[in-house]
Amino acid sequence: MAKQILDEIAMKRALTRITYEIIENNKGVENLVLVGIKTRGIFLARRIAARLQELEGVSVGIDELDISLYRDDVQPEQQTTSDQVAQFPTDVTDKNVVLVDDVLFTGRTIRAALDGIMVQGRPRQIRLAVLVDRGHRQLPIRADFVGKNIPTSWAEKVAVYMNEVDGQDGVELV
Ligand code: 3GP
Ligand code: 5GP
Ligand code: MG
Repeated sequence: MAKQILDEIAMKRALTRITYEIIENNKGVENLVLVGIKTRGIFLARRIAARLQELEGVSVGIDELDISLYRDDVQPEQQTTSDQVAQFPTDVTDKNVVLVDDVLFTGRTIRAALDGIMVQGRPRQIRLAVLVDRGHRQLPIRADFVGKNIPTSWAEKVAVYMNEVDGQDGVELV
């Protein structure tokens, strides 16, 4: 049985609030770069960027990150060498990076993402925005901007639907 947590409108409002919080926290959009984590984090980053464009009239850079090669649970032989690392189109050095992901759970994805960003340059700061924080952290990582905190059991799953890949918007607890 799936329980709806956010519908299309609530999801839009949450992203709008996160966008305002990013602007406030960053004191504008100067030096801002969004880094979306594979699949839905990338689409969320694009939506936040579109909102930033509407609100501040500035086009903010977006980079895309696939963290699979930085995970702590991949075998060393599967791990990337530095020449395999995809280059961000934007230089993150001295930038204020906002990492964007759909669901924050144990924190291991974000730890890996920090590695993935650091090989690209040395940002001035890195913040974290997530649509859903479902708890169960295994590392000392927290989000700066949260769409919705959803207390979950270990076995529950949060289904995030985005129009770009799923044909609809919404969040359900499964
Ligand atoms: P994403 O790529 O947009 O993040 O694999 C398809 C989707 O399923 C992925 O979406 C992934 O995040 C999501 N997913 C759902 N439950 C889990 C889970 O418990 N662990 C992981 N790693 N991914 C999950
Ligand atoms: P973590 O590394 O924090 O344990 O998990 C975060 C990553 O796994 C996110 O990128 C997210 O996409 C995925 N993930 C973990 N749990 C869930 C979940 O319940 N629902 C969804 N949609 N993704 C999840
Ligand atoms: Mg994800």
